[in-house]
Amino acid sequence: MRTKTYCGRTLQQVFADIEAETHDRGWRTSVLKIEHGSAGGFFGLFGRGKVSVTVALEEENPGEAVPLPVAPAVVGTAQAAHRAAPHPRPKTSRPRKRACIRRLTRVKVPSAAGHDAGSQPAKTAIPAILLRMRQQLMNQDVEPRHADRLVSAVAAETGSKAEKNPELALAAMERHIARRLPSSGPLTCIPNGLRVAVFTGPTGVGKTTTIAKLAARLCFSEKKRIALVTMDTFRVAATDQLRTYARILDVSCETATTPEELRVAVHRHADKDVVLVDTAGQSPSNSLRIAELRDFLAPIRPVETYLLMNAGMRIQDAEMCMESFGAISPDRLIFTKLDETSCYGLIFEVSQRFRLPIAYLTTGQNVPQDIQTADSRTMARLLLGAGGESPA
Ligand SMILES: Nc1nc2c(ncn2[C@@H]2O[C@H](COP(=O)(O)OP(=O)(O)OP(=O)(O)O)[C@@H](O)[C@H]2O)c(=O)[nH]1
Ligand SMILES: [Mg+2]
Repeated sequence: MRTKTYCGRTLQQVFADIEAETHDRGWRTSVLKIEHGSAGGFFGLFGRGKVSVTVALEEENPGEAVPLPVAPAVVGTAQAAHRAAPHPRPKTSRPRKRACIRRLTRVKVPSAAGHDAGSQPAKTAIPAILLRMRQQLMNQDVEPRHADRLVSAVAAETGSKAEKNPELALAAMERHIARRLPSSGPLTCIPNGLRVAVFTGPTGVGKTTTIAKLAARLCFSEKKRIALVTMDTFRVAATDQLRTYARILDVSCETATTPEELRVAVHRHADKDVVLVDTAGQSPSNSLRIAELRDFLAPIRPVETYLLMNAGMRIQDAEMCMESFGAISPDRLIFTKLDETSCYGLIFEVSQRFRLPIAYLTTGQNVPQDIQTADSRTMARLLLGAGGESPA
């Protein structure tokens, strides 16, 4: 793999140059960095000037462009798990599994006394490797009863083979976790129709940034015709934020202050493939404002509604969030700011309790690169610390 930086006046022009140079040669490109030259801000946020895009050029199957962080298999508590979030590249399957098992063997399993002995499966019947996986999951803030269920399912499937063949046990555990972590796949277009996607969630969770990431993906990688609409007139300069992204991407951006304006704005873009709708952040404790948001959206239904949640939030807050935002019937979840935590149990717990599929995971502030389509197996590996080698 090598990297190259392309410069131009607009992002669109730079992407056109990249495409012209790489397409016929069969190179695959992944965007590593976008910078606005003159003002030094990212993604051209600060005025006009030069845009530079650094891409990785690869001739064949390069793996993930932006690797997810790895949940360290932790010797100790969930608090300890919050320290040090490594971001290594994924390894091929065999070495990755071996590295994970090495880390799992360092996980300390406390004695049964005083440690959920009531709900824990009989220790004598459970191979040590599975007990370590159980502890790893609990260190990741997976509830003991859910960790127990997983261990029982894997123990029943692998029997006595688990102890002799930890790789088999790990693969089975990954499979069982993945089965309980449904992913929806990415936002897709409707053939000959308009997809309207609405992004909701608590304040500051990353709605507008995620829209910018998806908009850039849709425009440049998928060549879709898109428009942006913001209903966020609540916060000073909130519309400017989305307008700036729209200007860089060279797409329309409308502001809607009433349900009727929203209907008209969406209707105006009936010829597009996708309209992405940004909403004002709502406090989960303010059910009145969430009900207002539901009424605001009524004229444009059916839409695909995404609920964004910070992956690092407490499970109690996530529950309140799911209950309040349940009023707008979200279809899919997006977990944001995975780069700010090394504890991913919330993703599993929310998925278990509310049974909504996960669409995306976001992993940083960089637009457009810090987003990944959620994949059940990858999320399972995060929980098991099986994504790569953890730091010494
Ligand atoms: N570390 C990290 N920061 C992020 C991520 N996504 C967004 N942010 C940052 O979070 C902050 C808030 O992002 P916004 O996109 O404005 O959040 P929002 O949900 O639209 O906020 P409101 O509209 O005020 O409710 C910004 O500083 C973003 O750069 C992420 O995945 N990781
Ligand atoms: Mg916003």
